[in-house]
Amino acid sequence: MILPSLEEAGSPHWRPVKYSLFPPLGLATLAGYFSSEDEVVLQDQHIEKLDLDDTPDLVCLQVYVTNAYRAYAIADRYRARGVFVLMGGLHVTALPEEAARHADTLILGPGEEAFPRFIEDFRNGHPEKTYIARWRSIENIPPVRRDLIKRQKYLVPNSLVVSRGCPHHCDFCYKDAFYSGGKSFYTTRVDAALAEIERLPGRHLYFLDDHLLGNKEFARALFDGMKGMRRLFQSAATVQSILDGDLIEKAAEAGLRSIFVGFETFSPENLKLSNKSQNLQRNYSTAVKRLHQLGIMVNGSFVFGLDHDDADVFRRTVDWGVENAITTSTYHILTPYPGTRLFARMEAEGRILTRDWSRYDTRTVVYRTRGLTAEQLKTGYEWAYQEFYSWHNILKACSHDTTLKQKLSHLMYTGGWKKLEPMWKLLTNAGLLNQMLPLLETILKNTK
Ligand code: B12
Ligand code: SF4
Repeated sequence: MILPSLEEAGSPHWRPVKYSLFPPLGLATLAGYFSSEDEVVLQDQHIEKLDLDDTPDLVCLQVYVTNAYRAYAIADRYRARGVFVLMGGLHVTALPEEAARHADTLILGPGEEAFPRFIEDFRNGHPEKTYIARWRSIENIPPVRRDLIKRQKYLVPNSLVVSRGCPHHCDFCYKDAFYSGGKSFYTTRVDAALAEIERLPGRHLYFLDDHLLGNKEFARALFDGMKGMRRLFQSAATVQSILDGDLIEKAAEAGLRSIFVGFETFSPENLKLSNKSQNLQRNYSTAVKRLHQLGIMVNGSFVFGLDHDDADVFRRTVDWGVENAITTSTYHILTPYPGTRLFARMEAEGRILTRDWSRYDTRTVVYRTRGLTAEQLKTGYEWAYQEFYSWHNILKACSHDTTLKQKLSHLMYTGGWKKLEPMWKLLTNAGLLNQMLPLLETILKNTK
């Protein structure tokens, strides 16, 4: 089972710490369906040099948009030697005809039902060309094969997902394309989620769910169950779910210390255009204040290049982040992933400039812009990163935190993430990234 790297190793954009954060959870999940007699090897190109000279019975490749060409090249190499190649993942689901040229079998959509069906057919010698999930559920699935994960090489080996998808339908998101034709948001059982958490060593957890608070009832029971487990965790949720009710308090009591929030844009026109109505008329600053009061650090995600953006959007977004003591900001150039409604609209308008998927990395302008020129968008995006992560602005943002502990945690988290590249490089080269986890835990413990 192979996860080809999302970025070319050695490219100027290769950041050792970013690409060695999380193990390949999707593949480790599917590995649970092999039998105990099967010999399974999980290779992750982000943390190791791939061994492609073996001749296994089966190669399973996970394909995202930016690793598609690397995945295809690996597949071609194996198939030239007669090795059977199965492909799955988001990009395969979006563009099955393209992927089919490089694979013996494709699985479209989530793998939990289709993958075991394929395995059975494969064993019996008559695998089909394409499998599409007949039903979707992550209840009663086998445990993630964490024994296949090289924990020492990741900063955050304890990543987990207790749901799939999200209840919303933003036009630029991968979600509706991947889950088309069936339910697009579902969770595991609370007792199964708690059992998985129990199995994970140490204190730190990172929920990679798109929206951990998306099902209120589930989230409430999960957080109740986690109380007293002494966990420290990070996850993602929407502005709306942070402002509504008391779920976020429950999350904080259960150990939530840092959250990824898709603010995306301040413009109501842009939100409407993107079908992101759940962010409309929400006071972003109030949401951030609430999080800070609970000792939860904020990773704000913002998109540049929506049709109603103007040249001042970069300055406004950076200033807001600094004024509101946002811990880390993730900026993206709007990217119409194939399969999304955004891609379909842009294509109908003749605005798609390239189909070189390796450039769909959210830092390249791949479509004809409106409101801003492509040059303005690219330079504004780069400027925003440099400006937000300048020492001057990091210190200014920390100065807006309330307590000394918060200021220090903020400084260490942001500085550690963006200013210690040589140290991360040394640690990843030595395969010792996980040694820094206690420091991350210390920072997360001190956010109140
Ligand atoms: C963790 C993560 C990362 C990690 C690394 C990924 C890793 N080690 O797996 C890091 C931080 C490096 C990362 C970086 C980026 N990421 Co990212 N990331 C994620 C995230 C949050 C979780 C992935 C995950 O583990 N999911 C949980 C598992 C269980 O799901 P899964 O992997 O999809 O696997 C299931 C199915 O896909 C299927 N399946 C998967 N593989 C296979 C293989 C076979 C053979 C079969 C049969 C089935 C199958 O079955 C699995 C079980 O259901 C996703 C969001 C998401 N919800 O998936 C975004 C996501 C994958 N990232 C995305 C993007 C765009 C990026 C970046 C380009 C963005 C950026 N600006 O930083 C960069 C990459 C930079 C570059 N140059 O390319 C997009 C991908 C869009 C696309 N169409 O491919 C996503 C979907 C986010 C989004 N909402 O847009 N990312
Ligand atoms: S809220 Fe986030 S995960 Fe959900 S559809 Fe919108 S962008 Fe996708």
